[in-house]
Amino acid sequence: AGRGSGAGTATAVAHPNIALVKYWGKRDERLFLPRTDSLSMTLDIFPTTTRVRLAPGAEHDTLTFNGAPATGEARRRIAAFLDLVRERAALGHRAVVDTVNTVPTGAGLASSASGFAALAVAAAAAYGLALDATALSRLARRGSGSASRSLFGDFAVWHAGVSAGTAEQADLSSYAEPVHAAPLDPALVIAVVDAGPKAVSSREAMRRTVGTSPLYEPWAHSSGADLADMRAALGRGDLEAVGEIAERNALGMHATMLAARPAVRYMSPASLTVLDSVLQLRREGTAAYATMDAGPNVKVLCRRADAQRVAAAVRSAVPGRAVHIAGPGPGARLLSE
Ligand code: 2P0
Repeated sequence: AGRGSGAGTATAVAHPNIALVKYWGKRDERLFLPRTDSLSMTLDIFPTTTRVRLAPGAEHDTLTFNGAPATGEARRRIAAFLDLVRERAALGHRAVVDTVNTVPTGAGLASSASGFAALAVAAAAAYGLALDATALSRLARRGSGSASRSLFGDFAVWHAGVSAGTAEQADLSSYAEPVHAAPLDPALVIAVVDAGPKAVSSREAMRRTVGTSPLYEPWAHSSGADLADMRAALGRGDLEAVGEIAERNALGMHATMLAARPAVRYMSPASLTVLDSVLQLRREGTAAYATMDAGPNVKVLCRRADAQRVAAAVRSAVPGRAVHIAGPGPGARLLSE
């Protein structure tokens, strides 16, 4: 099936992204509209490949994940996303969706960004929707907010969109697009400190933080300044500044959660040990900066030339944990059948 041909089968691949200015908090849960703009780097490791095949006459969607039937919340979210695509395409056929995710099982790394980016691209093509990159980013957003950014390679900014006006105007204005960066040669060293499932989902943690944390509004406000500073730092290829802004934005986000009632704490003792090793690397003159998401894993931004050394320092700080090195990766794309 070709792009938008409506021939009924399409396969797409997408990579995860790590936010350097975080998305934390929704203003509309149904439409996945965020409170703030965010900015991320798409990775070149751990792709998700998703094949969507229309099944005319079938009564249900058939969904598999790494060869096993999708169940529970994952199943519900994928089926709801397909309903959205069916509504847009005015085509009610159920689908067979096969997803292969290369994130090592139990790595504790989120896969909803690559998963819904790949699903948006494949489903749009299979259902015959001819959507441009902006429209695909908006569509992916409805599966998972961070998926809007995985449509694009390298660095992407996701606009929160307009708050005044109708829901439709808000929906139309909230999408991601590429961000220009001067040559930076960055790497992200990913320390998998704890492979267990997360204690609190990001959806619930965001809701609780926005609803109860006295630190949320100050962080959301300062995050706007972080975004402007981040764009400028990327524009001049200043890796130290990019890292400093990313680290302060992420630690601030975790502070908002610690002040929520009840508190949401994703950092574990091993996370703090890695954060200490990052400080030690900086004391020794290596540009290394930490960021963390809705879990205990720590991602360390550094120069590509320093990545092996940074990875070694992290490994010796938390022996026995998996450590991965990622560079900037490609945007989501359709594979030819
Ligand atoms: C981010 N995170 O910007 C932030 C930082 C985690 C911490 O996006 O509810 O799976 O599906 O929109 O995108 C993880 O949350 O949440 C996330 P939903 P999502 O990457």
